[in-house]
Amino acid sequence: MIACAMLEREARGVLAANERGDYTAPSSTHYPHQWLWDSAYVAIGLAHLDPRRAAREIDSLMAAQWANGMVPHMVFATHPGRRRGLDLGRLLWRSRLNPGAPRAARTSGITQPPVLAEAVWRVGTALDASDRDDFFGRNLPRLVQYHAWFYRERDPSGSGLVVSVHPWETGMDNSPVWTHYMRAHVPSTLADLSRRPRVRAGLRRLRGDTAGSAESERIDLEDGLRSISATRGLRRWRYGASGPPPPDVPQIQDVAVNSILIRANAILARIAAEIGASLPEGLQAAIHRAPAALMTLWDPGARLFFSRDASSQQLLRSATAASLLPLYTDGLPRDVAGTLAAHLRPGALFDAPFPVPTVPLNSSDFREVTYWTGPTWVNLNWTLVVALERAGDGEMATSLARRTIEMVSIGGIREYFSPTTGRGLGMPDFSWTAALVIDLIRRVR
Ligand code: 9WN
Repeated sequence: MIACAMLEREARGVLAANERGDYTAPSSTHYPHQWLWDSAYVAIGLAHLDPRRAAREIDSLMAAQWANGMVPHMVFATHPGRRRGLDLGRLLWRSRLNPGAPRAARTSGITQPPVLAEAVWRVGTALDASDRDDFFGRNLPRLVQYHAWFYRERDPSGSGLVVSVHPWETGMDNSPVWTHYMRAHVPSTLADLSRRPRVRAGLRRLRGDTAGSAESERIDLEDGLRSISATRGLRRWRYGASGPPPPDVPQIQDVAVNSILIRANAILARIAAEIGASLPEGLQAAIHRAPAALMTLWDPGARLFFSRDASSQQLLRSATAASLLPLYTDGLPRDVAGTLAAHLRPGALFDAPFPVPTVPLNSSDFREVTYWTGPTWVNLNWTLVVALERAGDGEMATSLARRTIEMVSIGGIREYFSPTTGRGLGMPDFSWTAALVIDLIRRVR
């Protein structure tokens, strides 16, 4: 109890230090801008402390929504402050190539996992009754437009599953699923050049993400450059404004993004019901199709879900924590939900001294300290805690929540953690770790 009180005090301090007016920077040392799913998780934690600040966090992000409904994955800070290394930011994106990009804010040209409805619901229910109606009233149409954009622009054939076009859209930048795909499909002169020792040395000096943490903890330089090159294809496409995507734009039905969207659809319907509104018919039809479509990503042999290359229709069979996220959706067949939850039990595929590893410890892709290829991330643990609770597995949910709190007590309020030792990795004072640990502490009290 005392340990939890101390941790919560520290977490509150991080959220105070990272506040930047209407939003919270993910970390003061490296991430000065606003990111979509970071803000959603931060708002979920802030809802316990200061619901009005949490509402501003959501509103400031929504103010950068595109005319077509997309909510961008990044909104660039007007005064980002000093940061070591090159901050490619707005130079890289030039998102105004798309006429729907907002005039009042500079943003990226892609989105991120749509955790927004979950955040809007939790913030709204924490507000006073009068603020709540206004908050739901202004955010419902924004969310409707956002979800409608997903199904209209990212699932034009009506398959029930949306595609992601860049690894950053999944928020799990160097998950092996995407890394293997990108190496095989996305040519990058930059990445090729970086194999020359002198070029490599120069590029390493320009990196900003290795100032606050070791290079082994970050994305491999070549893979990072490939991601940067991938934005070129998106720019040529003007982020959807130039007809069908060119062939070098990835088209992946990502299992994490689709699971989070399906969960968000259910919450969207709940928000609409709360204020006596109804969802447009076309969107309702898409929402209805999605859960059965998600089941087409289930591999009964591997007993896991996998993302799929929408062009070749091949499943991308790398086991990652994303493979478990369908547990977060409504309507999964009971036996499938049971099979997924069993992967988290002691000795099972996703067990670890400090679970849940983003890649199983016995996988050839596993790297103990490297970003999304092994380390444990608090946002994914939080998602699985909520999923297990909703699946009726309260005991496992509480146990995972407790182990996550213990990990953060040991490792600090860091960006991610070694699943074998609990050592804190990546950036210090990381906002979503702070926010979600506050929520988890309240769940186990
Ligand atoms: C690119 C801010 C973001 C998170 C992502 C994480 C990382 C950005 C980066 O940081 O991505 O979007 O610079 O590598 O992968 O999940 O939202 O915390």
